[in-house]
Amino acid sequence: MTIEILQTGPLLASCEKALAEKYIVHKLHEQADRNAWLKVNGARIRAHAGSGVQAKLMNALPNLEIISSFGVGYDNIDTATAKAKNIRVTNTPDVLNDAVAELTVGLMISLARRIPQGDQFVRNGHWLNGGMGLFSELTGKTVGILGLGRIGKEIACRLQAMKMRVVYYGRSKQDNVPYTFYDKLEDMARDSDWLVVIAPGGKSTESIVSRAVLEALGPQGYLVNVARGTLVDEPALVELLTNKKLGGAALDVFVEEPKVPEALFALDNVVLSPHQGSATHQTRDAMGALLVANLDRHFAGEPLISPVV
Ligand code: NAP
Ligand code: 8YV
Repeated sequence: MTIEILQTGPLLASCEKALAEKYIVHKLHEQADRNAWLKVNGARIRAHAGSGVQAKLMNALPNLEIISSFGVGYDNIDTATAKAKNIRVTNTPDVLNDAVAELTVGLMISLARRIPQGDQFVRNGHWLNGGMGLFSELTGKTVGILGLGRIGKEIACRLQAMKMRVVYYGRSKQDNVPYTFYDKLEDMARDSDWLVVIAPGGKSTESIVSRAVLEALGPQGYLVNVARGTLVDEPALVELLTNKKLGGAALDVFVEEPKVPEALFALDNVVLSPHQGSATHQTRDAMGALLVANLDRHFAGEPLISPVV
């Protein structure tokens, strides 16, 4: 098959292998002069494999037909420009729901029971001098979920099974869910012990977890962000955590990944994770397979599996 496609960053090995078996794959990130390469070769590129495509790249690929991204979030793709240029965009939903939900629960238990600190406490020999102290449980507490979607629902059912009271906030109330709906995020934060953030990134959710929401969650409240860093007012988060006006935070995502505000490193009421939500062999293989399947569907003239544009 002589279809030429472009990567602009490395992908999972199994995904790259599958792509190379079917397509002529060019890796822009390995080119010394990327602009020069695009000028010479850009017109031959019909697809982009992977996330993070902005208008400038689309303009350099005049025959681009589809962007098959790796991940369910597509806030790092200029979908408006893609739509205007009739470029299809696909993502990788559902295959990662359980992995992200499991990490979320793990981060919550780690924060509530200070599991990372306990490990260091033992390793550093401090137990020889006495116990580590008492912390808190999830059972019986109220968790507010911002974004009761595919992943949010998997988080909700796990936390309900752990005897938490689940409530949620979104743009609209959902039928057939056994959880109380809040139409104001600040009210939900005020009534919750935990706030789990799992809504999409992008302009519509930028800093939706504002200073006011964080203050409503309060000094006994815990924030969990497994969505995108941009949903939270990060400077306010750091300040409130430092001043003990927010009880704690478990964070898998940050505004300027992989840079993380260093003030967080000194806080023992914070658990930090390097954007690991979908980072399991099983899930990442499934995401890669879905990326390839969407390309195959497109070039076979068949309906896409998971289109977003
Ligand atoms: P989804 O099924 O589309 O669910 C998104 C939820 O967010 C929906 O319930 C939606 O409810 C709500 N929502 C959307 N826009 C909103 C807004 N402006 N204000 C309030 N609520 C809003 O998406 P998903 O598959 O669960 O994935 C969610 C996000 O998780 C992804 O976009 C990605 O950013 C993130 N994620 C992170 C990781 C990680 O590694 N940490 C991995 C996978 C995904 P309404 O329509 O009722 O508002
Ligand atoms: C990333 C994610 O895609 O799916 C998403 O939206 O945030 C993650 O699964 C993954 O970290 C690959 O970079």
